[in-house]
Amino acid sequence: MTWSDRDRRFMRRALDLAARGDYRTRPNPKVGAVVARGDKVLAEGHHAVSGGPHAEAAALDALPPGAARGATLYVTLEPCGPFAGKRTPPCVERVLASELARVVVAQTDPHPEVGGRSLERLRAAGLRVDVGLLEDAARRLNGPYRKWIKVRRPYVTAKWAMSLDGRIATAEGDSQWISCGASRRAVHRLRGEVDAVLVGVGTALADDPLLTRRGVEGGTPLRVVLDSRARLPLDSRLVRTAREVPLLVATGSEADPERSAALRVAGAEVLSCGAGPRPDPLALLDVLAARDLRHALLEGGGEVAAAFLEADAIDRVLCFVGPRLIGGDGAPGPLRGRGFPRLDDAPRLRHLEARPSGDDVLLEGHLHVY
Ligand code: AOF
Ligand code: ZN
Repeated sequence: MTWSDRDRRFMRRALDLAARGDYRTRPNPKVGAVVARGDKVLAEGHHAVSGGPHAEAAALDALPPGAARGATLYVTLEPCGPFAGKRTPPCVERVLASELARVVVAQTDPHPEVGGRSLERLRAAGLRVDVGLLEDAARRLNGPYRKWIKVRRPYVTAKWAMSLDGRIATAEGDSQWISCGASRRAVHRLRGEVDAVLVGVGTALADDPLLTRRGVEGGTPLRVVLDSRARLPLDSRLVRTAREVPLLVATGSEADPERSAALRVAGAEVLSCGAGPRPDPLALLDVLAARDLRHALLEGGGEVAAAFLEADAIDRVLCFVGPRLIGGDGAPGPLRGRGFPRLDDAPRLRHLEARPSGDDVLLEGHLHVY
């Protein structure tokens, strides 16, 4: 399939509309739609709230009856069909009733009850259907949705803030703040969109973080500390707030039972994850999956990030680069562990993108696209 510049432009626009979806779309996909005739946009829409109108419906709702006859619909996800448990009317019927002539779709819906069936139905009704325009970008936008359907494990975003020379703290341990206020607000928005926030006990000891979402709207993610030996102090802010905001301490097999018991009495949940002395990333992700948690945010430190990377359990990296030079052999980087001895084995990110974030630059790259 060769796409025209016009096709590309309208699908790019539909993707930008889809990206307007925020935490309220969870756990549904982010979807955008454009209705166009020739060069002219007739209507636009995106999915804003889970259980609310789908993108296609939002766009078509904006038009008077009959206005879309013979026009083209650009949509970032295959329109849905009827299936059990659906909360909104099937978009495929809506598309047919609108008498559109052509539908351009970025990606088929991996949902087992959709999976290409809507496209067949539209073709059978005589519409021209073209699939695959900007497909990779559309898939990347819905990593958590697609991974959940395909793998049944939470999607993992690893996030860190570092100086321009790749340090996440000074040699003395000073790290507040490397990224600017706008970037830190973006992290709170991200916390409001994910289902769990994960840190290592080293970070919990060094920063005494709360790991809650603050100052922006959103959900309340489960707070998880990877803590092999259950060392998290009872007077840490995490434990002191454990009765208000859920806290899971993921330990290894050799955690001191008395310390675990004390954490439980304080209101935390303590679980040994995997058979080894350290909590196993994949075992922990399975624990989260069993609770229907579909997107986990790794917030540091370097040991935890390295453990997840070595387990090939990081899907996406968000790296805030602050305009500072720290230096020093003792100043840590975002990844510790053993590292990869050979460059050929070191994971390569796909689709590395940079955009401004206040005074910082935000780098986003993908290790897996589902
Ligand atoms: C959305 N927004 O724009 C599109 C979706 O529970 P329902 O009725 O909202 O249906 C959710 C399913 O609809 C979802 O899993 C996906 O297969 C399909 N498409 N969903 O939330 C949209 N186009
Ligand atoms: Zn729909």
